[in-house]
Amino acid sequence: MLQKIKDKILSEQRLTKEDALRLFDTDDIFTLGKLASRAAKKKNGNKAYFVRNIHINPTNICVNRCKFCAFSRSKGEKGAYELTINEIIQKLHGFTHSLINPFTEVHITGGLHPDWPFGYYLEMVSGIKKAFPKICIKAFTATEIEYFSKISGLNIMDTLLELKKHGLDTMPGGGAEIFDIAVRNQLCPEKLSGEGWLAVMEAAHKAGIKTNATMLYGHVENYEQRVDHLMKLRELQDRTKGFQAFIPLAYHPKNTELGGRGHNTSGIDDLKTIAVSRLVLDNFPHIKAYWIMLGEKLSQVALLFGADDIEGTVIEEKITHSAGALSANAMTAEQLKNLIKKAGKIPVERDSFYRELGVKS
Ligand code: V47
Repeated sequence: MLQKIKDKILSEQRLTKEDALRLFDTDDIFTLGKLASRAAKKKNGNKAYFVRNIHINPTNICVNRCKFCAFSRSKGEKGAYELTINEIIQKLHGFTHSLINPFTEVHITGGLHPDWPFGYYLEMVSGIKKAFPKICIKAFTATEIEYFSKISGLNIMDTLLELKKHGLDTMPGGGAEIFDIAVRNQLCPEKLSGEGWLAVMEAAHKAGIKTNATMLYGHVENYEQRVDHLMKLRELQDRTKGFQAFIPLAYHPKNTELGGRGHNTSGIDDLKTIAVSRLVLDNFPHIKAYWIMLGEKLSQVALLFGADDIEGTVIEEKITHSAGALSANAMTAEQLKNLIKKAGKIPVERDSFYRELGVKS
């Protein structure tokens, strides 16, 4: 019975850890969805956002070996690649003649390359900015920022400020995985800790850089560890207000060292996770249903379970597709709009700061 929690939500009281656990435990998916949908409507009306963007992964060569990752390679290993700055810019030029133009965002994240100096990333950002002054550069997870700080000898704040000076606009929310130490040690023992991830984000927000946050779910974690993750994000957001969107990332097991139960997360778990996130993260403006991971159709249903954003055109997704994603690699703005409309929502094209672009249709 969710009556007590329902009363709490309707009287605008904040949910506790225990409440969040009850919500994850419930089988009453319809009540949960209705409550989350109501919360989403209060924040964003009937709108659902999308962005014309391109995901670029400059390299898959990585010094870490996260056990859930099917994308990373060692230097010299079959399938390892690295892009020059010129190749990245040429790629972007190529898309100016495509259906997704005018794109407004480039989303950049990649492996922790053993040899590239920090200057390479600064040149990458300034090179893209010079070639495409109007495009927003959303780049580098907290994990990459901490790595750049190590290789440059700069502290985290100065690393961020240098990137910002060279044209970095916002940061994606990747690398958060699950903050719980025991789970993190199983998944990615070499990676920046949960506290470290939160500290980088706090510094980014202090530096005036808006970011997103994610949670990788559906592997070895339990509901308590998911709730702990959400609570830590909510606590930081109370202090900084620097997060724009939260994106639950559904684990894909194919080709990973961690493997799994041989299947992806269930649709019910995906919808529950979106809904609980919307209700618990009452201070996050947006909840994103990342269609690449949820699939086109379930991300549409997620718009009725608390999500108000489905990410974007994407175009060059590699991380989830290396791990067996069945979704397409790209969608046009028209396809995204149609998907949103058919969910009974108003499609709104946004830029990286959720400023609304063009006409609502
Ligand atoms: O950090 C890696 C995750 C993330 C797998 O901020 C996996 O707007 C599932 O963070 N199964 C990268 N997930 C993607 C990401 C993201 C995507 C879209 C939008 C935004 C945003 C951020 O993907 C990684 C990791 O947490 N990941 N391997 C896998 N096998």
